[in-house]
Amino acid sequence: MKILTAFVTSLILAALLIGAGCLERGPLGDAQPQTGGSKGVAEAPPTEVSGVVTNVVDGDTLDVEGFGRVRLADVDAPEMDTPGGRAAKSFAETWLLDETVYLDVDDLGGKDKYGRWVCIAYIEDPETGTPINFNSMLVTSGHAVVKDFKDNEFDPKGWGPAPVSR
Ligand SMILES: [Ca+2]
Ligand SMILES: [Ca+2]
Repeated sequence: MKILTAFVTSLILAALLIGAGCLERGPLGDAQPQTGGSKGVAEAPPTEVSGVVTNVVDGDTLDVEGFGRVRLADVDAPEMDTPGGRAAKSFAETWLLDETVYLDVDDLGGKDKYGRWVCIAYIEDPETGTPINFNSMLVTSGHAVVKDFKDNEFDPKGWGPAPVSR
C-alpha cells in the first residue's frame, strides 16, 4: 500500500511538473506567430532609390537623375504614334517631370532587355504625403493597361485602386 501511495504521489508530481512546463512554454508558443505575421496592408512601400525625373520618354518610360532609364513594371501604355500614347506621355509629364519619384526596383530581373530598370514608381501625395503607386495610377486613369510579366517581383493584383486626379 505504501508503494502504491508513493507511486501515485510521484505520478501527481510528474503531472504537476509537466503542467508547469506547459505553462512556461505557453507564452513562447504565442509569441512565435506574431513574428511571422507581418502581413501589413498600409505599410510604406519598399523603395530602394529616389531621384528627380528629368525626362519622360512615353507613358511608361522615364529618366531619373543619377539612376537611369526606368520602365514602369507590369503596365503598358500605347505607342507614341497613337493619340493614346501622346496622352499617356502628357499625363506622365504632368505628374512626374521635375518631381521626385521613389522607386521599388525589381529584385528578380533588375533591368529589362533594353537596359531599362524595371520599377514601380511612387510619388508623394502633395496633400497627405502618402506614397501613391504611379504604375497603378496610370492604369486607373486609363492611360495604360496591366501587363503582368512573371519575371519580376511585382504583382499588380495587390495594387488596389489609385487616386487619379484631384
Ligand atoms: Ca524591390
Ligand atoms: Ca509581375
